[in-house]
Amino acid sequence: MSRLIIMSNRVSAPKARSGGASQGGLAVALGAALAESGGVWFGWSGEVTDKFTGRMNISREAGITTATVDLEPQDIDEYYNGYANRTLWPLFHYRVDLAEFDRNFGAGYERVNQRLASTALPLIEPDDLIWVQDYHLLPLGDQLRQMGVVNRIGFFLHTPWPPHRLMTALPYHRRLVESMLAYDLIGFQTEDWLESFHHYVECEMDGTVDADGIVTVSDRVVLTGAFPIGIDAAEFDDLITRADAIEAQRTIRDSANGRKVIIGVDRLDYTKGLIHRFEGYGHFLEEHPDWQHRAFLLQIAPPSRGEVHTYEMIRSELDGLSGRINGQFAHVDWVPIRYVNQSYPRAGLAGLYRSSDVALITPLIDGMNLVAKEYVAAQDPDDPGVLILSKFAGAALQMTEALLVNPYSKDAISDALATALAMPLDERQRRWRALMAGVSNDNVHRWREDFLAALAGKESPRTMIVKHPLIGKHSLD
Ligand code: GDG
Repeated sequence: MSRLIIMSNRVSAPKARSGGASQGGLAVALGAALAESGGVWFGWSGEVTDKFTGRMNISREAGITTATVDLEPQDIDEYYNGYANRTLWPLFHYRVDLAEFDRNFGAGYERVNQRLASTALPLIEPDDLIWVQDYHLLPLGDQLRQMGVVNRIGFFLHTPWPPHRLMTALPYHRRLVESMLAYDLIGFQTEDWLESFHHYVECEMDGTVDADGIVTVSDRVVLTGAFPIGIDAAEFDDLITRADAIEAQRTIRDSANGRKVIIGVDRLDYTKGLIHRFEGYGHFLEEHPDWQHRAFLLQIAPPSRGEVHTYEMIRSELDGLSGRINGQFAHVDWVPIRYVNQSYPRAGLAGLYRSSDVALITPLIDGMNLVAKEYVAAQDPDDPGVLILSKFAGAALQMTEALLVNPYSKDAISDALATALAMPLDERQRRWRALMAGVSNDNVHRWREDFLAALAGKESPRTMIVKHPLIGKHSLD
């Protein structure tokens, strides 16, 4: 078996004895792949240094080597807070209005990718498979090639890929995509993002795409495919039994006082549709006054990327909106929104999912969305809750038994909440069984096995055959 090297912006250090309880499913799955092959996880340490030295901090635990490097303040401003999170993140989520185009960001992004490549170079041995993760590191493979690396290198994009015309809003877009052709395999979350990439290559680069997803541009040939990421479904069987999970369930049960619980869990990010969600929920309370006092929305939204201005803006807008809705509807013994700006331990989160009757997951767009899958995995099979999911989440292509909604429509959110809260037990069970079968089957271990098998050249990528949610029979609008 070839050794695996994973390269990502941040490294999630393996925890030998935690059983994964405090790590996300992605870290668990990649950690398992690394442990099997005695592999290396490489990336930025998250630390700042005055002057970049390229000196690695190397440690070894549970059969996995982690190798990290510190970056300079200017690198972090231009590469991480700049090009990655103020240019590519909004653009890839169709928010060209929020994307900032600054030539210093672009230069910093290329410089850091080059620094990471030259730092990682001594780690690479001839038979290693290299797997680069996400939009921070699009040109890393090309940088490694320029330094003489001939290993098989794969890339996986966790976000959407934007429609071709939007992509052309990015200065030097062609140069960026050309650099991606240095990979042997490029993976996307869904067929939609894969098709957008193919369309770009055909329209902008005069490339061709064959039925197996092989992209050819002049002398470059790259395999592409859809590899929908999943969760470690079995992990939730364990998480749900932990003390933190039981405590969280007790807290919710005691404080809900018989009321129905509607849960949302999202990083505080403008892509997650929180403003539209709160407005849709406020509309529901107006349209269905009989539900006032009988339900509440528990929104967990840990802050993220606080250094980026647009994230400060969304935070203050949500503070104001939740205050207005609570001011309009609250009574001495009932508050309609419990809005929590803090992160919960993973087992506690599992307990919150389990004690909630409805999950309201309405991103405006999302590469996949793992929260929807985690909610399903945490349910009690005898009395499962109902998942309301945005039709613009990548997960909607697989999770067609959820109530799929247009997240921009407050009417659609209101109707879906009314349907979910009144749904009879047999329908909840039927939908949950179908959703759970998908979550168990298309899990995160299968995702990385499929990707690595395609990267190693053992089989062609598994491309999903799915019903499109826009014409799915469970769409509510
Ligand atoms: C990107 C793509 C794609 C959230 N709050 C807490 C907490 N979380 C965890 C959830 C979940 C993860 O964060 C969020 O994952 P998502 O998939 O929902 O969203 P992004 O962070 O935007 O992830 C996305 C994903 O990459 C994977 O490819 O699905 O489309 O945008 O695991 O549980 N975890 C803990 N406490 C919290 O309060 N412990």
